[in-house]
Amino acid sequence: MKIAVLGGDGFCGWPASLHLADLGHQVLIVDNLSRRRIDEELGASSLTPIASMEERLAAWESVGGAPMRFVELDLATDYEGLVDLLRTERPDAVVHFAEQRSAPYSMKSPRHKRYTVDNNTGTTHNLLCALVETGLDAHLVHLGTMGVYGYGTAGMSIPEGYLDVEIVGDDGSRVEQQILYPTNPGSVYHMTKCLDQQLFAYYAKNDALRITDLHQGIIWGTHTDQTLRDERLINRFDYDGDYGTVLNRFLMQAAVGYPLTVHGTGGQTRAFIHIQDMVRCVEIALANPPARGDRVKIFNQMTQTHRVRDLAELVGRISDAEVELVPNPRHEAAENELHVHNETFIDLGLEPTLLEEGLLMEVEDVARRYADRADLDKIPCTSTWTAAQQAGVPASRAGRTAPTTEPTGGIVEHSA
Ligand code: NAD
Ligand code: USQ
Repeated sequence: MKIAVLGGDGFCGWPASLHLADLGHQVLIVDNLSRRRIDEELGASSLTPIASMEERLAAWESVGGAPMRFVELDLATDYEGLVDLLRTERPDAVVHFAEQRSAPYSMKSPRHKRYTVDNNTGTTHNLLCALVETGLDAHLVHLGTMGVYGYGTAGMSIPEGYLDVEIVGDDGSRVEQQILYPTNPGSVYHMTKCLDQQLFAYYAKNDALRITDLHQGIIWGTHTDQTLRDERLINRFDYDGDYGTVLNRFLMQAAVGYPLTVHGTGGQTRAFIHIQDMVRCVEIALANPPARGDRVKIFNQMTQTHRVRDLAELVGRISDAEVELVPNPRHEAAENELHVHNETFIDLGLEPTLLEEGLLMEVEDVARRYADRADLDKIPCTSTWTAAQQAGVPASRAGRTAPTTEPTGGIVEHSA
């Protein structure tokens, strides 16, 4: 297949591009390199030394990889460029990673909120519109997030995108339907993924576009089989307070002797998936497209759930790191349970990499190896969710106490 990987310079997009090229697909990477510019804006950089795109592509060929091409394009602002690209290249599939993906970055200021909404809905809507304009029947695989559901479950496991409901009509008749699971985003970034979901539903219905939306949990790990083949192929490893995600941050903090920064009580439960499993899921999704006219296929792309304080304890145990409870800069539930259906990928052959298997290797091979590149001043999470938090007013006095348990969004809980 000819596959366009949008956002192919990023943390997920780069290893996914390599994996797809290794499977024999023709890969075209499209990226505006905005993530590298955001590093400059934040004065932060990947713990691992990432090469330029030119060096990455040359290194891949030097280890025998099938050539990949790169086009620099801003998908949110250069609609005509995107249409031209689709007309010229005519990919069979498009994998869409190209969004601003940090929740803390999206909450930093009005400018960051507006950029995240404009960029993320801009890329997604431009792509949908361009697929219709060009008449291209390419399968669109999008990387969404588990965060569209929120992290509360009303006592049930979160289904894969659609919720069975029974509606009582005015005449008392009962009608069964499936609806999109009600959204409950926890940041402006997560909200853009909810908007994406609506855009996909509309274009699948109106224009019969073939779309798969992967509701992915938090990625952990760095290497995949291909990124290990040459130092210049190494993937990025974000650890700073905006882009570092929780488990990779804990691994890096353990490696540099920084107390593990647990927000609040650490009672937040989240969904996780290893980076090697992510690239495999993208492969599986591409091999199982919806038919024209089908509704959007939604898969939950996660393999395990973990509570933040349990992760800190685990990393602390294997590395002797201290754990520190720090004030939570986010407006989120202090404690939540999370149960998720993920049978689709498992039934299609995904064999999950479990935390217990890969964690020690990550501490040794990545975090410790590159520890001397770390800038410890970039570790604290300084982006706050509310104006009151920013002003340093305790949540209780501002009347904005975060709920102790996760609200269930549009789902009303009934007790028997
Ligand atoms: P990333 O920031 O490392 O990569 C995103 C890439 O998209 C970057 O290379 C960036 O330059 C590019 N990009 C952004 N806007 C663009 C635009 N307008 N035009 C062209 N290119 C643009 O992020 P990531 O961690 O690789 O995440 C990829 C996708 O997966 C995101 O959509 C994210 O929401 C989703 N996701 C990531 C995680 C995670 O833990 N990293 C978890 C769940 C979902
Ligand atoms: N947390 C800590 N300490 C830290 C960092 C984070 O306790 O040092 C806590 C946060 O408060 C939060 C949880 O860990 O409760 C997860 O935070 P995160 O930064 O690892 O993940 P999140 O902001 O949710 O975003 C990440 C990706 C995003 C993706 C999402 C998947 O950046 O692109 O969509 O994970 S999910 O969480 O399933 O929605």
